[in-house]
Amino acid sequence: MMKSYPQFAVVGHPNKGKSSIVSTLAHDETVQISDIPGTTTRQRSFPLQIDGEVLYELFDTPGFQRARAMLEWLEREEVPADRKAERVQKFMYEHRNDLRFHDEIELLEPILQGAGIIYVVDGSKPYGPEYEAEMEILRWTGQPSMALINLIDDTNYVEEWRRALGHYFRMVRVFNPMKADFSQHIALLESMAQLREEWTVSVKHAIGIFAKYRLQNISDSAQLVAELIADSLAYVASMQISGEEAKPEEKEKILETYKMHLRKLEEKSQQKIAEIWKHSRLEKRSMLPLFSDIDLFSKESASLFGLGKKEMIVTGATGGALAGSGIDLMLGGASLMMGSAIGAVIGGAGAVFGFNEISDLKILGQKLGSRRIEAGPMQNRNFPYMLLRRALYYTQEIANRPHADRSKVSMDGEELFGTHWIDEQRKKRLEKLHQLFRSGDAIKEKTLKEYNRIIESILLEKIEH
Ligand SMILES: Nc1nc2c(ncn2[C@@H]2O[C@H](COP(=O)(O)OP(=O)(O)OP(=O)(O)O)[C@@H](O)[C@H]2O)c(=O)[nH]1
Ligand SMILES: [Mg+2]
Repeated sequence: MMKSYPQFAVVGHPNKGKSSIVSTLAHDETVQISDIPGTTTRQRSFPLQIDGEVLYELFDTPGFQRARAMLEWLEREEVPADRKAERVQKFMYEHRNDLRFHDEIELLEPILQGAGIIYVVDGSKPYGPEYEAEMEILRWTGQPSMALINLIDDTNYVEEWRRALGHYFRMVRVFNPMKADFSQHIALLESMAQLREEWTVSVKHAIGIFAKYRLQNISDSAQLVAELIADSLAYVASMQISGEEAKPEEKEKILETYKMHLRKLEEKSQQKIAEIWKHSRLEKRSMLPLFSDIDLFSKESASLFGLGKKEMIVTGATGGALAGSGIDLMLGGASLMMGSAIGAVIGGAGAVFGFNEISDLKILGQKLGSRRIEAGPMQNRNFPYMLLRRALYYTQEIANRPHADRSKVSMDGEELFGTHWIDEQRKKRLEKLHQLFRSGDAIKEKTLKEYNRIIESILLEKIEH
């Protein structure tokens, strides 16, 4: 029975990337993919659903196993073209309990029920006549079809594949499910729309919905990023202390609490962003920790800061500048980054990067003797930019990642994000808002919204839509 939305069965030889293509086109990270041939053993439907509406449906299928034997059976009788599909039906009926043809029956079923055919080959392996029986069988079904050349490895036999496939398919496209970006996805959908006349309208509709959905995702991600920055800047850790002064272990402990919380905020934000883009099962991210005992004089630490020399906000703030009321001590020491050391890395003579103002420890006295110690809000002026750049980079990586790509998100490419990721004008606006976030006052909805808008405008430049 024909559904109101288009259906496509992705078929081919075992281990050619069929499931990968289904995963990427259906935006579904649950599709089973592996390098063991024969991973997919049953046909399974993966509808692409957005806001409750099915836009199209893909069928993942097992690969052909005994195409030649099946074709031999089909050809045993003279059949006119208009009866060929019927003959395929008959084969399936007669072999429904024959395990030798289990995979052929599984993969042909959705096709005989009206799904268009997407035949997948690996263009990094040479063409061979063993594929001809498969393509011949597909022709027997009489269903509209196209071929996709997937390049699994670096070798390239695309031209010979094109020549061969051209005999069997009207449309032949190259598509890499591990690398496909948004526009390649859309281009493929446009080809798929041509398979059947009545699908043109629904696939065009799907493309429209898709574009809107992407904008919505960008906007939702921007909001999460804005909240992350605001919450991180405003955070204050607080702890009761036993005596008049904070003991070294108490200082150590509150700093640990403080750092841990900021790390958690970033991690949660990344998880939520992954969920927005339907990538929630991705392996734990291999991120650079924000606060750790890194070697300040290594190249990595410079990229950790994520700021070019010119972009760094150089503050001259030293202990004196902050020795105001309530501030009992400045932070420093081995676990944090010392201003002078950073200055040395950056090479600006006398420039104090300001990591010694990473957070102030305040001792709050109370009349009845119980005293508290507080760390935060974050005073370091470069910190929010570092955090922001990482969050933007992460969002861009997730948004552009095809669902067949299950590898870890690595922050290693972060430096590729460039040093010019933010212009002066935006930076000025952000700077004002950062000041408000760290002021200790409750964060106002309006402030957050303004921040959100700036983030969204940056993401719209970074993410194809
Ligand atoms: N590098 C790279 N690897 C790919 C690509 N497409 C598929 N692979 C890999 O090839 C292997 C097979 O991919 P699947 O999508 O499981 O292939 P399949 O055709 O569904 O395999 P069966 O279900 O066993 O028939 C997996 O290890 C994939 O990660 C690609 O475009 N590039
Ligand atoms: Mg598979």
